[in-house]
Amino acid sequence: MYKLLSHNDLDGVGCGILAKLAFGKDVHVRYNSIAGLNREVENFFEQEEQETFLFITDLSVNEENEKRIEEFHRAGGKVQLIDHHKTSLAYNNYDWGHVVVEDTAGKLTSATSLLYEYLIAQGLLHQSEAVDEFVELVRQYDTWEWEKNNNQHAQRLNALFYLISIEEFEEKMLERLRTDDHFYFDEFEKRILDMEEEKIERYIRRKRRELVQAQIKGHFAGVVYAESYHSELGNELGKEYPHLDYIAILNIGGKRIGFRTIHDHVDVSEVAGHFGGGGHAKASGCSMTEKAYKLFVTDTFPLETLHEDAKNNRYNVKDSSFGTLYRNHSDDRFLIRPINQSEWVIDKNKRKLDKTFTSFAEAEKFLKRTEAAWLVRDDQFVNYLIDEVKKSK
Ligand SMILES: [Mn+2]
Repeated sequence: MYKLLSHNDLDGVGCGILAKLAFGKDVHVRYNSIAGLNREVENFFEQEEQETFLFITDLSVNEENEKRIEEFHRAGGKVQLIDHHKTSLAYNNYDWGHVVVEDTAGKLTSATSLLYEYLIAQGLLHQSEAVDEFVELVRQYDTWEWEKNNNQHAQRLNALFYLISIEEFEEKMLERLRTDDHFYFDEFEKRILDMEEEKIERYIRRKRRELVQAQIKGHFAGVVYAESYHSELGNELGKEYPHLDYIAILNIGGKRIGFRTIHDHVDVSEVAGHFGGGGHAKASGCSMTEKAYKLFVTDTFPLETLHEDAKNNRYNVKDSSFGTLYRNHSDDRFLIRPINQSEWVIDKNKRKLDKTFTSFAEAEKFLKRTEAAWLVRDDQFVNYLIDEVKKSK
């Protein structure tokens, strides 16, 4: 018999699916949250027979369980831990630990891709194109490579995972991977994925209008309340407002804050670290401590929401030699204009500010950070120009 304890996300469940492909009815799979795993490992040592081969994938154990596993292994027990998180690298010191963050070709790994290689190398599973494709989608999703590659299939696989139950997902995937030559989504899945995407789009559109900006601990943060779709929201809002260093997503009910950034110059695991949290450079989170509550909730509550830049303008466009017009909540007008090939200035209510910029983007970033200004529509720009012409006559 085999037992597999794995994470309850797509990568973790990918491991369960591979184990079931390899061992069929001889494997007992349990999916756990990060916090729930240690109890399951204790259960294993209390209840299971010595003969059962224990796999742990996509998760790490506490010190006590690390010791228990080592004892079990020394006494002849069969156990294998497979993970790809940096924080688990020390398990490589044990015979039963196999942790790889990046493979020899420089490709980021996932637990599913590592388990797949392992099972093939041990002669426990046959390689197939359908499984190759499935494993690669899971890997790209888990490592965020899908974003860089704009791999919509990887993102849709994860969306499907959360739309149906784990049991249903397992069943559907197992059948497909056993019998088909290639991985695919069936018609029903395509339909619900399309519906889900439209729903997310509407949700994000609404959330865009609820964003405020604030300077918090040296960074410019966009702050928004949301309980779902944190990754999509962080990505969309980050792209819409690139002058913000990161997006803070507040979940009041869950007393949590998620941080997302699209920028390489910001590490949001450090931002979360200020409040006792952690995570990755591009995605992190923390509990809503009293300090965080004051900075992100109390202090930002009175702020006016950010205004989106006008879309589809023909005349008032960014980086134009005629200048580009913005407005803020106090009804001030700002014109960003070049004064020569390499210098840009800002006129505030038609008076030049005492500052020059080396690019349009730099001037706009400054303006948006200091004034929360937005690009106005063409008609307002035209009125502004007519006014200028009248004055000069
Ligand atoms: Mn993983």
